[in-house]
Amino acid sequence: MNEQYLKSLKSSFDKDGYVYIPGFLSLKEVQDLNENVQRFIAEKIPAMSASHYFYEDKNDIATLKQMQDLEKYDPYFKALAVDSKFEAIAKALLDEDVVCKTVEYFNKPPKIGKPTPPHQDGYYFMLDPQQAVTMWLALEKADEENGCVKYVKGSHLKGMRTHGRTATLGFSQQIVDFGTEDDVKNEIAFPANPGDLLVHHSLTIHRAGANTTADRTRKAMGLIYWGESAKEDKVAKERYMEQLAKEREKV
Ligand SMILES: O=C(O)CCC(=O)C(=O)O
Repeated sequence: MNEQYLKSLKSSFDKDGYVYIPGFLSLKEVQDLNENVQRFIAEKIPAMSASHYFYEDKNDIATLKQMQDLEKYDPYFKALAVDSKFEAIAKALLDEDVVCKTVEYFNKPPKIGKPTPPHQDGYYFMLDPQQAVTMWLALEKADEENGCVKYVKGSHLKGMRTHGRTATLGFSQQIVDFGTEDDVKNEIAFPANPGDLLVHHSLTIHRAGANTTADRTRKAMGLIYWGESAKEDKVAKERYMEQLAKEREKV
């Protein structure tokens, strides 16, 4: 990736709070990634911490909706995230060295895949400064019918909104007053093809619809990077994680 291209990405990112990079991975690379996701599911889930994967319907393993920390369980996913072309983009957008915090998998199973509530990732990260990005890579076609990602343009420049509890497993917090005139006016949907990459700032407001299709999944990878200047508020984070664990026990 040449210097000039990375500079132009950074300037869009600073202005809009996100970038969209069509065809970031080739179809061959996406196929390889999809095969490794399937291998991971078969080999690693039995040994994973229960807090690192969720089903939409816990009685049906075909409804796997989310996995976290794949890079901690499997070298393929570590190599995907560290010293990789994903990391190079994160570094260029944040303009500093970065550390990969997690590699995730997101699916919305047909008919029952729920909406992703409107939120800002920085609310979960608890960072000062908010120097972090989330990457979302389409593993298959995503559109309005199966729940593509939507961003509120420029929202990263307007601070942290108030969040409150949701009943959505994996996305426990949402913006309580989402839907202001500004949100509606500036929201843009990003239909994506396999291999397309979306990257957003930790303060960018985003959400995704439900999967209303009868027979299409909506699979994607997520990669989160923090800039080295971003410091975590550890006490607040621990309190928050304990709260989540308690709530998960009740489900
Ligand atoms: O996959 C989705 O529906 C949304 C993912 C998301 O909100 C995120 O990566 O922060």
